[in-house]
Amino acid sequence: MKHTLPKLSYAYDALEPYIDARTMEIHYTKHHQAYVDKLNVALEKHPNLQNKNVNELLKSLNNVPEDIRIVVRNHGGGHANHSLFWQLLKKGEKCSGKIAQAIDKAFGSFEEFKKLFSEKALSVFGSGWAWLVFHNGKLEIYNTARQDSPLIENKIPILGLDVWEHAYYLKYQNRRAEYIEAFFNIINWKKVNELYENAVN
Ligand code: MN3
Repeated sequence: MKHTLPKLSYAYDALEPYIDARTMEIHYTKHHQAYVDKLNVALEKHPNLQNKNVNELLKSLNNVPEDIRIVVRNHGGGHANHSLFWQLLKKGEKCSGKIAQAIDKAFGSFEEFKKLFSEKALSVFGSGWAWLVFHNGKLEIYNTARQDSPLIENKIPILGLDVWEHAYYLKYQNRRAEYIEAFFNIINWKKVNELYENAVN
């Protein structure tokens, strides 16, 4: 069973003007596809791992054979992170439900959460991700470098933002802060709330 690119549930231009159609198309069909392809090539050497889903591989990365561990970390991580990221994007949703209450409780207010998350995303040096995760019974904001998935550290991703330049450079060039601000207009809070409810249960 080979890993495949998950189907996008919206058109490339669905997130305009916040994320442009050309960036979405290249990001999904080129970058994400490359992570999937390289993961599949690595797993050809270990057919016994081919039936595991990518999240399971990442959660038990230390059990992955050493000769492919770094490939699974980078390209498996890339596949898992992007598969989640596409689902986290939608225009016109408001932060509500249990996740809204949990954010207020953890960070004081939504505005404070937005500020902390944005600062974290801005502070990633080079390529990486900003995350809101559920870990040890609470919400945390943190970064990972490259394509490291929070799952490697047993943290459950609730919200993630890709801050690799490939995610924003065509439209925003070096203006990462503008891209981060734009992201707050296209968060699929219904999905984020669902992930949060699954994490706490
Ligand atoms: Mn990316």
